[in-house]
Amino acid sequence: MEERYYQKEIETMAPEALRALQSEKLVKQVKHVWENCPPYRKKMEEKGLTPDDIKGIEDLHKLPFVTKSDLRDTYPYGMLAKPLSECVRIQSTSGTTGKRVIAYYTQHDVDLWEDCCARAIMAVGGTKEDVVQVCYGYGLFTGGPGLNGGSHKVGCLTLPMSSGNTERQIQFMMDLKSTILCCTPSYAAYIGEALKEMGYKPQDNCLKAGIFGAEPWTEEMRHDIEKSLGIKAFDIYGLTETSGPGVAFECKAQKGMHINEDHFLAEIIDPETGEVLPDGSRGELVFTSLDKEAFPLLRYRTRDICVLDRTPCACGRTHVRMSKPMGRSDDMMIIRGVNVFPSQIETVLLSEGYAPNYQIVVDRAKNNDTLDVYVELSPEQFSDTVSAVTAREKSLAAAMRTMLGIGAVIHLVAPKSIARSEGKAVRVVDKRKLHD
Ligand code: DLL
Repeated sequence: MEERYYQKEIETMAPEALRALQSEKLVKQVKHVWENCPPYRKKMEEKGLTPDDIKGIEDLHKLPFVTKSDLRDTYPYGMLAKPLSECVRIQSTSGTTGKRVIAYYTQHDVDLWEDCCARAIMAVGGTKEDVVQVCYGYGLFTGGPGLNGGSHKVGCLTLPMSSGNTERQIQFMMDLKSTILCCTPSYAAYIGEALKEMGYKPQDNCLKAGIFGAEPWTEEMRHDIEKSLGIKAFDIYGLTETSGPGVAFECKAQKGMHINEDHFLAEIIDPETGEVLPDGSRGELVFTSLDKEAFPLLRYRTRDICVLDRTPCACGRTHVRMSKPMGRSDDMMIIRGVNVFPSQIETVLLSEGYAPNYQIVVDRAKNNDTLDVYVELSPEQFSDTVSAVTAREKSLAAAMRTMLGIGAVIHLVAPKSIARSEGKAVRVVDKRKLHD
């Protein structure tokens, strides 16, 4: 079927024209920030820079980085670059520690954000004939409002469900014949499980695609969700600071997520040294907004680790693709001196035939780090003999050692004993931090 785009001219723009557009926008964005946002101006002055030093994207590297602490330190209004009277919305991060980051939007900023989400919906085949069930949280979290706005822009019938109340979600999904599901991947897995328990088969629903993001998920988890819901599952990425979901999205080629480069310039840096790395290198993703008004970002360090790919994509979109974030530089656990990412543990579990219901507990005993992985058994696995369960534990522990290079204690636990997530799943409990 012919590929359809929300903003074809921009999404398929020739790379040279795109670079020229980015340069033109960057110059304006830097000037706007310099004139209207004192904390950024101060940072530029400290580096001896004025807007005249930024003539195009080739000068991007001269600008100072901005971190989450910079945004937190200026709470609540510090990084605002428009009068509040011109802002129409705030959203906020879900941070559990410290002050939250507040993102401000003018109507132009909301439109830009919703356009990005509309591109994501059309890239998975969405049209005005679709019924989009949005079960990301609504409120301060950007998931619900972002996909809701994008769905309106495409002209889909939008079901603003928010998260939770899974039985009602399923009833609406069946009665109103939802065709596109938007939620976190962990909630999608839970909905799949609940559908099965209610006696539905994957082919009983009308869903064709899911747009899942806001948390890390593996390819194995994708296959699991696709099977249980009978759909194609697509990734979507974003963060509150840049606007929300839709900064990058997967197309049907599923070879990475296209970054909306007409609005966000992406760089990959070495998280230790800050050095800019060439495309194809693995490092920390840094974003510069190109036309945001109220809450612009210059070289914002996301902490997300990924790789950029500029090879042509089968879908015809020319915007660079980012890999799935391979964990965050600050989510990486160092256990007995070894770097461990939760995604590695998930890969082992799902490829060994377990459902994505697990929790990782890291602690310290006698000055030594401990790693315990609690994994839920399915009802069928649970009815195994004790010796079969012990054999499972052993084989899983061996697979884990091969993947991680260190041992983990595996606890196979009863079905339904690990809490399900309706939003972002909490996979890791690091008790070491509690003792510090
Ligand atoms: O999670 C925005 C969002 C909503 C994205 C709905 C996609 C769908 P925050 O709560 O500010 O914003 O969290 C941002 O979540 O820096 C990543 O670490 C992580 N993240 C977001 N999308 C993905 C993804 C929203 N597709 C932080 N894969 C980011 C992995 C993701 N991690």
